[in-house]
Amino acid sequence: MTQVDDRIEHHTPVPAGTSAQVATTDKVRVTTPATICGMGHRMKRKEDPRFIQGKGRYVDDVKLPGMLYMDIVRSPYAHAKILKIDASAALAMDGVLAVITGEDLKKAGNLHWMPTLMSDTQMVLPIEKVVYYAQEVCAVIATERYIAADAIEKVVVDYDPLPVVIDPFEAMKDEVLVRDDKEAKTNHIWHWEAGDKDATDKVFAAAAHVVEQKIYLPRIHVASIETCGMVANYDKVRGHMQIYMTSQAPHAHRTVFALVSGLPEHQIQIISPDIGGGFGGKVPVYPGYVCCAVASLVTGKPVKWIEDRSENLQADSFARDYHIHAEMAADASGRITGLRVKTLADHGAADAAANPSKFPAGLYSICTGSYDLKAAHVVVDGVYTNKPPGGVAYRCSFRVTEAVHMIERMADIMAHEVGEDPAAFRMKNFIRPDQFPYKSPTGWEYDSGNYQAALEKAMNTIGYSDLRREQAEKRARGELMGIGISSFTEVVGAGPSRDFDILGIKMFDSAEIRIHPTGKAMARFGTKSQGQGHETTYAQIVAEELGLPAADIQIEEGDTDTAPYGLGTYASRSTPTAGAAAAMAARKIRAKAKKIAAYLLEVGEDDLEWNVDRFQVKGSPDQVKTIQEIAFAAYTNHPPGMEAGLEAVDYYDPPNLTFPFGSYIAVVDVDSGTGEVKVRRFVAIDDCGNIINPLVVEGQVHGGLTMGLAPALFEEIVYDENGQNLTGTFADYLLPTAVESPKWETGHTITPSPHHPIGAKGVGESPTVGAPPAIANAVVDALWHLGVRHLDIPITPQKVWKALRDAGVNG
Ligand code: MCN
Ligand code: CUM
Repeated sequence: MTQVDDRIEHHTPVPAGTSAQVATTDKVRVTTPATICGMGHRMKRKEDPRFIQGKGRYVDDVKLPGMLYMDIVRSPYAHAKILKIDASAALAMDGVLAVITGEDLKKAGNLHWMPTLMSDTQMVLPIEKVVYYAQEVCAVIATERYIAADAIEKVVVDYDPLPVVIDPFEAMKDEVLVRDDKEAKTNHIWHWEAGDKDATDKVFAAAAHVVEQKIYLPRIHVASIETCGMVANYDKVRGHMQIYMTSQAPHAHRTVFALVSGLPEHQIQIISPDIGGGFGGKVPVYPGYVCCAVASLVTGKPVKWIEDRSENLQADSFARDYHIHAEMAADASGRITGLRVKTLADHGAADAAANPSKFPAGLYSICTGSYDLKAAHVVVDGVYTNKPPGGVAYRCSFRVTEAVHMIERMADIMAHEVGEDPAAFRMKNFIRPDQFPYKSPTGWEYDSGNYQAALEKAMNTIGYSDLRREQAEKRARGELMGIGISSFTEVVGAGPSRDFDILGIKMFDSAEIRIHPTGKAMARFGTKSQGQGHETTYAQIVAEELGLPAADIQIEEGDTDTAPYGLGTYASRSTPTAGAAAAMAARKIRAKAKKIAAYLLEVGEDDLEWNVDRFQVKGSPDQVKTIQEIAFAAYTNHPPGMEAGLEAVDYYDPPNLTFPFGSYIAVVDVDSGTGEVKVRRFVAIDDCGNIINPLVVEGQVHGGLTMGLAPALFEEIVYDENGQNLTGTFADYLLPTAVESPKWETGHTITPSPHHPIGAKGVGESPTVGAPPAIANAVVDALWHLGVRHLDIPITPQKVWKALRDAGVNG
């Protein structure tokens, strides 16, 4: 079904990187007319008419004949032995069909344990003990959702509470063992290092300035509109399992299900319909999914499971929880020379982090950021505690958020320490444009960048020097105003597959394009949009390459029976991988189209040139064949000996990651009476290389900035000493609303990726990565003259008020 033109080198990025190509500009490149709507057009999203009319189709919209419902009994203890589970009262209820326990799963083929994304193991349902609060204990299956919900109240579980360890530093003492199922009787999961210790020690020994700071990035949790859910539909006669699931990675999940359950992979179909936000929370496999699938296997009926809000907030996909100790060295001229970082990573009761196997701490080792340092050394230790599995995701790229927060806070502390303006300090320390591709001290090769241009644009946009003047005047009057910068480097687009995998499956991604006789097209992808607008932007990439109007190209994702194998959407990888595959598949089609055009026009291929949507004879521009004419000919009048049809598939394994970046500037006013922080202005200049759709990118940045504001000022998952989640509802877990959000002022620079076929980098997570340190830096900037060096996020009024009181300002 694939037609590979052997003159196209399969994975050679086209065009190859040249110095001209990586020049930075402000101007979005547009080469097609609005009727075609290729790259650069502000095309309105094709998916929005159905979303804004309430016509999206989500997992909970799926209703199958005879469908049963599942609900889950959860543990009220963070650590306790299970003495007995008595389900008799629940089973006696009308409409209750089954209660599934860990013992049942064990009998069904050891399904009571499952692998996590980091090749650790996690209980599906417990037999001996529970290890975190709200852990799944057993599942009730009933004919109606409300009966299932009532029945879980009737299940009586006898627990014998065990001592609880919540603090990761305490856990490292191994006095309370979280995972006694493990051979190694310790809570210490792994130790990981990157960089050069000796070189770093030398740099520190020679330093004129050293600053040191403890930084905690608390546990947070994505709060997408849609919680997790599944409809599992096992057909006993066909031996076929059909699954509707809120999955960011349907193919990977299918493979995991096949390996864990023993069902043949071709008999498992996973369909991810519309998804109401993923943000990383729909990458892992949760116990609820497994129970739901088993329930359908056992009953032979379709079973639906939809999590409620509290279950979602209490039991799945926690991010961050990094306890960082950082040191930065600089020479006498204020040039950063070295970075030394030690981190304790609290993973909760299982290492379920969404990290590639090779990097247990994800891409945390990108922590030298945008600066040209001599040496760096990073140490991370992973540890179990009695909390739900953590280390998963919150619009991050494998821990880059933690890295960026740390380096941007440290850069600001150093700037203040040496008495330099934080902007000037950054300008001086940035990797210079002529240093790209840049090899970082921890081993990454940055593809392209121009950090100076982005910061300069942000400063001009916000009026930086005027703001500094205003700040000085206000400070003289005793008012607290701060200006914070974050000049971050992101790292997205996993693969390359030599370094990146999920449970061993290599991280490439795919596109398949079919052009119908009338010139309309269908394109399918291994990724899965959860709101990012892929139906629009992938169509624009194909439109750019083939000249078919984007409106004529139907994009499909999420059905493993029809889409080519791919690793899914997270880590802002869709554009760098599947977006590249779209361009490469389109180019294969164009190569075949050229042969057909040459045949139709009775000329040699070398006599033809491509022009937006057609091949024309060089020097004779009225001798043309449009892509539509060629498509028709591919089915009606193609050259003898050529296969009919016009289609191609591409599995794209990128040669490197892409390194988007940006400079954000926040201006805050701090109320010295209440400690309240108000973000007065926020300018975000992002650089994600060539832009496919500026409107979509702006939308991504708006949403992402709000998701960056959230952990900076509001969101934190808190446990008490017994491991009870104190923030399990939206009354306590504070999401920012339009009231708290400032007017985001966005803009861009464009520094293309030299190795990506269309020069694009990912952007989906940049704003969430870049925003928190800009805000934190702004608040500390407002308080530095009072002796405040650092505040951990979320920077709540209480924390600020206490800092002010300690500084003798109030109280
Ligand atoms: N884009 C573009 N030009 C570029 C880069 C991207 O026009 N140079 C467009 C893309 O075509 C795509 C969107 O921007 O439509 C995001 O692309 P990309 O940066 O490649 O990221 P992904 O599509 O892989 O999306 C993942 C990313 C992640 S990891 C999280 S978390 C997140 C995010 O996207 N979750 C989201 N944005 C989200 N937005 C919504 N609405 N919902 C989520 O769950
Ligand atoms: Cu890390 S959140 Mo996104 O990768 O789905």
